[in-house]
Amino acid sequence: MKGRVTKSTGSWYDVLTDEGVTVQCRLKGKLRLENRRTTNPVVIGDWVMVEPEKDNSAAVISEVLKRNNYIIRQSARNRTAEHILAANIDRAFIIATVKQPATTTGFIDRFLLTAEAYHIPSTILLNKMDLYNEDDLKQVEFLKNIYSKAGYPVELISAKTDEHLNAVRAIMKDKVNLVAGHSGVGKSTFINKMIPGMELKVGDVSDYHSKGMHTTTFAEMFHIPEGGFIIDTPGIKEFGILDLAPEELAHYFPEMKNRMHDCKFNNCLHINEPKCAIRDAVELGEISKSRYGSYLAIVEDVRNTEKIYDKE
Ligand SMILES: Nc1nc2c(ncn2[C@@H]2O[C@H](COP(=O)(O)OP(=O)(O)OP(=O)(O)O)[C@@H](O)[C@H]2O)c(=O)[nH]1
Ligand SMILES: [Mg+2]
Ligand SMILES: [Zn+2]
Repeated sequence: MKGRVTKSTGSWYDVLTDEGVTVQCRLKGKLRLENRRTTNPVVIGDWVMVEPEKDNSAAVISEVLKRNNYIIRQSARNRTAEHILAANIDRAFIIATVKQPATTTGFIDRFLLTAEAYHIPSTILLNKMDLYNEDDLKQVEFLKNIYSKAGYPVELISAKTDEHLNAVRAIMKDKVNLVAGHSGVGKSTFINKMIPGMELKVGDVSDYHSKGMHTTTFAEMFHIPEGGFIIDTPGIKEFGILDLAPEELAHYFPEMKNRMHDCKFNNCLHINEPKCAIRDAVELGEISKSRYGSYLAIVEDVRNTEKIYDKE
């Protein structure tokens, strides 16, 4: 039987079969050993084959079908381990907030780069619009400009007051949508609004300050009644970049990718090389300083990670 993994607790998996039934499965022993580098061999969104165990006591996942794509991040604790957030995603939504908690451009840019590297289109949702004062709204405008200019759709929403949620509903229809972001930005609140009757646990306002409380602890995929799926994920603190070479990075900044063929040197890293089309575009304001700054920081990060691997 073929099905899609909708929930994983680490030892049990919910699989939604082609017949529309959810089956609780364990993992066949050999699958656990196959890919030791990732912390999780089977992930939300995986298409899998399910078979009954020999003694019929339970169902097991016997095979993971080839992934279309997946989104991966470095484990925060162990920099050489990787954690796959989910697989077979049509669109990633990064929820960002200006305060309670604040999301940095560095975090957004790392997320976007990872999604680009795995060919997953992204949308940025700036949430908690109901909360913002004049200064905060300036920051919202600042972010909206940066990311629109870079070529990303940006929606200003409030999961609390429903502001602009219909527009997002239309984008999500019939697709597999991943929702990610820091703890406390409102991922679960947002999904509760997108899917009628959904009652995901959300963080308590009273004892919740600027840092999230990590209310959601497992990723889970939910069916949208009008068609499609939404994947709720636990809050992410930082987003490490994995397995990318410095020369590759500019390919995953759409606004750089479009211009880099105009650099004088075809191995230009856009740092201090002469006649660099990227640096020219930054000077002219065509590429935002913020995005370029993230690019430089990520190049530096990737070089440092390479050094860690070299030492092993
Ligand atoms: N004012 C306001 N509060 C919001 C909005 N969206 C979410 N919140 C509040 O923000 C807090 C955190 O919301 P959650 O939905 O639990 O956030 P989360 O992103 O799922 O957090 P984790 O599960 O910890 O990753 C809750 O107290 C929500 O009520 C919004 O649009 N406006
Ligand atoms: Mg949550
Ligand atoms: Zn260049």
